[in-house]
Amino acid sequence: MTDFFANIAPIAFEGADSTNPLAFRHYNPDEVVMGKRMEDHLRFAIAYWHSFAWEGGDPFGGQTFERPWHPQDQMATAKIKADAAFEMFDILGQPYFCWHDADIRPEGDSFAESLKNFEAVIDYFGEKMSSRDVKLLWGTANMFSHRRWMSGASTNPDPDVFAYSAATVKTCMDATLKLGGENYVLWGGREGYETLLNTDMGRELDHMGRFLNMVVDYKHKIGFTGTILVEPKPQEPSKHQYDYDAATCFGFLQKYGLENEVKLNLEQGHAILAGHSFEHEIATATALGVLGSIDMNRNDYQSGWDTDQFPNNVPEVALAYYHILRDGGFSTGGTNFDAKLRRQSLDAEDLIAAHVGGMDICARGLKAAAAMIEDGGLDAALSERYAGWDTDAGKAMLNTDLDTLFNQVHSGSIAPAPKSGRQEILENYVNRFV
Ligand code: XUL
Ligand code: CO
Repeated sequence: MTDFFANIAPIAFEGADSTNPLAFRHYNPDEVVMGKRMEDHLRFAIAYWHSFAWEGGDPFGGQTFERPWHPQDQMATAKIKADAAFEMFDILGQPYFCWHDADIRPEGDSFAESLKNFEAVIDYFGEKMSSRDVKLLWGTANMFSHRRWMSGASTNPDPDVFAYSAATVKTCMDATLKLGGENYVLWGGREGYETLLNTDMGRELDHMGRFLNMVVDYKHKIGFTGTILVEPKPQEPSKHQYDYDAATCFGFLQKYGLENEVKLNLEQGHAILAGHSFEHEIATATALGVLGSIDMNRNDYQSGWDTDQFPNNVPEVALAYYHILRDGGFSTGGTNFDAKLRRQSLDAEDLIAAHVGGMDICARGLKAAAAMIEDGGLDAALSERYAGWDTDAGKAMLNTDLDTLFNQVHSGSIAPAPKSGRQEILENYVNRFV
């Protein structure tokens, strides 16, 4: 037991009228939405890196947080950190958490020593998980912070770093399997370039494709039944990242024969950095059949960098869940709060309140999305807009050729009549629900 969260009781659902800052007003795990418990729809996870490993630094200043588990370079403090993390999970009652290897264990002097530390913490997690309901949504390897990864992991010009990456991912997949994790994530923060002057892009892409195939082969070899997920992001820390956005990732997966093996973990802030909306990324992934999981957060629209703030915009979140629900909802995926406090938010209470607010916003978004689906107004508008394609004449157009269509248009038997796209009417419709 730590006393980091002392005096903070488990968070209860008190309903929309509650003024208690540490109560859920909308997230009611047992409430049934579209035939399923809210908890089972949203599948919330807490990100170990932001909540426990990050120390409050930014590009202009260092640590602002002083936690009982600092400094984080010892096994003893790794255990205190784990104790505090599971105490927070008990307070929030979310069903999942996520980690990178480097978040949870101190780096050793060698690969073998780092692995020994990592395995000890994984066993410690296993003990804690055995007496609780909390599960692992996904594990991942941090292959971007240590200087060895500065020129990339699987895309590094040095083959020894490719090998080191393979060894690292193997250990993280083993640990994910051991803890019963439901997904394994690869986010390639340094899989990209700083300048094309020193980069052989074609070779690096081939190496990344080969690496991902090795990951999928290993998944099958060890009997991991979870989903392998790639997380798109256009840049930061690299000037350009190869996994730029959902569409780019799908093209990559297809080129390397992985489109039926790997799905995507989409993050709100990464969508914004790519010049998209979150629902654009989700709709792209659902259209291509590769939606896996989401990292929920928000970016500051003015700063232009990845601020990883907690979500607080119901209309945005509602449209995201609208596309997720229309795709049938999550299977192995979930809603991971890849979100961190502002560096001035020093207190344990800030960490709890941030997650309470994020969970409530998502619950509101989910309820609004479900109400729109149950009302059916957007689907009806879509059916009406595309109705021409359901007619025999419309269907025939996809099974003919340019000459035939030319003749029909030229003879005047086909003459398009423009119709309203009704955008404002649809926006007003959405506003009734959010
Ligand atoms: C970085 C980011 C990562 C991944 C996991 O922007 O989102 O935390 O989610 O490596
Ligand atoms: Co993320």
